[in-house]
Amino acid sequence: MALQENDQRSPVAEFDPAFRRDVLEGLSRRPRAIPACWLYDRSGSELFEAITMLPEYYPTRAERSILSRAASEIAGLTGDARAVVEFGSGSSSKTPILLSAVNPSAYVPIDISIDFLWESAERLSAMFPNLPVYPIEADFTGTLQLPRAIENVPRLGFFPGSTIGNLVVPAAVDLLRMMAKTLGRGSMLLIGIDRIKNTDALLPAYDDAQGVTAAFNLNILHRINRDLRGTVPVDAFRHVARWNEAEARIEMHLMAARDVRFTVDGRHFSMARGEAIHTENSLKYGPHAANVLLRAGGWTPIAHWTDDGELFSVILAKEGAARSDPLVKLSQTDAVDRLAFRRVISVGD
Ligand code: AVJ
Repeated sequence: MALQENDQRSPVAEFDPAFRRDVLEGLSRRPRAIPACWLYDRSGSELFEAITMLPEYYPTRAERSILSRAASEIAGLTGDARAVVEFGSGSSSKTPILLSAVNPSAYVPIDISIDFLWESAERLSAMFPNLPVYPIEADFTGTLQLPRAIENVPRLGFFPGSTIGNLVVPAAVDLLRMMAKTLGRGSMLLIGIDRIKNTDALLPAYDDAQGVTAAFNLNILHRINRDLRGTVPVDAFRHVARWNEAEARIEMHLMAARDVRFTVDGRHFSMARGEAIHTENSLKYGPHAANVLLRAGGWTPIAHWTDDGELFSVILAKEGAARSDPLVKLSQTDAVDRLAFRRVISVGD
């Protein structure tokens, strides 16, 4: 058994005070918003798994096909014997494709959901009996310490699923920089990023015919009722998915279909009919924007793959700036002043 116990396991809090704080604060501000990470409790994670199998939800299938087809090329670029560190591993369904190809020296899955983490760590350990597996229960958006056993091993970060799209750009840049710091000098990153495409394909992926995505979104209200002694009338809310063109993102909201009043942990809230709670962003990046994002985050893209439908990107990057990059020279920016500007999009606030 190659599954390693380590000191990174902390006791699971039954009741998370951060959830209470985020919900009370999020329901009090305008527009109302609750951070998307709270969608992923046990049943939320199960509903998300069901989403990945929906006919309308193309990202999982597209990314899996890219990984299968690019696997040997990826291995050629990363070389052997790296420690694969997966951020937000969840059910790790795409991981075997990568692990079979790159012949890693260790596998470190990181996830905040302890159940999923241990289940999938055990499954992968059984599939790759000679591979040391070091699961870490943690929120990968915070600072992390990797197991001592991989201290001097070159790392390959794996961040599939376009999870990066959950974060607005400044937060995505911070996370990528944090990953570069955690993985260290000489590391590489294999990241999956969903592309901008026609809303005819995008919207159904976030508003499926069977209503699984609606259930996933509404689950956060059930969680509030269960964990925070809430009285939210869940049946008064509707799942809404919309494309925000200026920000190139899908947004999920929960809209009140009638005037509602409810309490959360004894605090009173009322929402007028038509008012909504913003629950998730899913940012999409064209190929160039994806490269810019990675560079801003401290990574140099070295290879970029897509699927036949050009729906999704898988990018391999290496830590740091490219040696061929020109040195940064500032003070050439006054030329900008002489340009005539034309507003092409209206950016609100
Ligand atoms: C897990 C953030 C990648 O944005 O596509 C799927 C989450 N939300 N359907 C995505 C999600 C609704 C998913 N990510």
